[in-house]
Amino acid sequence: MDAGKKDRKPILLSGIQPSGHLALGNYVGAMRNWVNLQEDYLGIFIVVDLHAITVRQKPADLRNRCLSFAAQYLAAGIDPEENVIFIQSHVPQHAELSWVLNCYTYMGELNRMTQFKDKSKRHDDNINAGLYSYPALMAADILLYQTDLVPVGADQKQHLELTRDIANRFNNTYSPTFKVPEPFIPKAGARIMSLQDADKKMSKSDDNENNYISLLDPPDVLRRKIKRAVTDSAREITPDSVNSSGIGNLLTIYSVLNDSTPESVAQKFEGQMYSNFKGELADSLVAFLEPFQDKYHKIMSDKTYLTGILDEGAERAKYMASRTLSKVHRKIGLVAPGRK
Ligand code: ATP
Ligand code: LTN
Repeated sequence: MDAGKKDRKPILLSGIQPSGHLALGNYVGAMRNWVNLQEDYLGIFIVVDLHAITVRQKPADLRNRCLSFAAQYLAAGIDPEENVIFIQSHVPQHAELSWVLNCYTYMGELNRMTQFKDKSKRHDDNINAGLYSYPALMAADILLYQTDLVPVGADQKQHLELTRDIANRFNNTYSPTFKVPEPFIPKAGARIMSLQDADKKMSKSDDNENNYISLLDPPDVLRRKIKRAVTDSAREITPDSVNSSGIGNLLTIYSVLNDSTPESVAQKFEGQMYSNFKGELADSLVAFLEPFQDKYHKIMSDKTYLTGILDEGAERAKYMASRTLSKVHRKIGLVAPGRK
């Protein structure tokens, strides 16, 4: 497809922080929908490394993870010929617009963000200004590209609403500048829960590896983690199991892997022991992740191919982003460089 035609598709944009290990929650809540929606949109998929440094990262790990996450985007089925994939820090316009948007974001709004409150608790020795103003950077990621749709998990709904408020505020203060984006939050799987604590969400940088399924876990680890996942004091699946946090979460995971709904999975396994269902779930997971992992290892063994895609993605993104950024600078009264 020629570049002109590609540019006419509506824009879909999303990003994941290169922290921890890409987890099943990230796949189900976000990446799966990137893959499913890519035909009808021009997809912009970002490895958001500037977001990841809001908590301390080991430099060598961060460096490796950026490439590894990009390879996992591709292994999940993102077509690099038809989409734009890049590392956030390669496109300086993100940091530039985020400064401007910080000046259009109120502290009262940032004070309400639950991710900030959660992460402040988890990293109470490093509650830095970046962690606090992070939603302005996320808004910049999205608004730079005149994005139509943002597929994310339920935990990002609040940041998306703030992005829309910032866009409207700017548009109303000056004149229409930013497209106001819509969220895409899936009906099932928008919040996959931790395997050991079904009251908290599965998080890829959880200190306890048993809380999450890494997309790169080998089969024996996958089986062990599912076997140990918490359920409840009952032993058999019933239609009501979908409402029980632990077993309900496992039913949701099974339903996503098998293109079904949690309700029909509960029906299919009605009367069966939890242990039997867990065995079937582990089989599904292994069958799903094996081809993903093969593809991932192939991509990682050809770094020239991978960095080529990321370089090309960054070039294309810079071009798109600079158009919005210069418009913003002009509207707020910054003098264009070189102007007499
Ligand atoms: P971390 O633990 O490193 O902060 P995270 O697992 O919360 O990370 P993010 O990088 O914050 O992951 O999120 C990437 C995408 O995955 C977002 O769209 C987010 O909504 C989605 N996501 C994260 N966790 C889950 C989950 N448990 N269920 C569904 N979607 C999720
Ligand atoms: N804030 C998100 C990650 C993120 C994002 C984005 C998601 C950064 N920029 C742009 C969608 C669109 C998170 O913590 N999960």
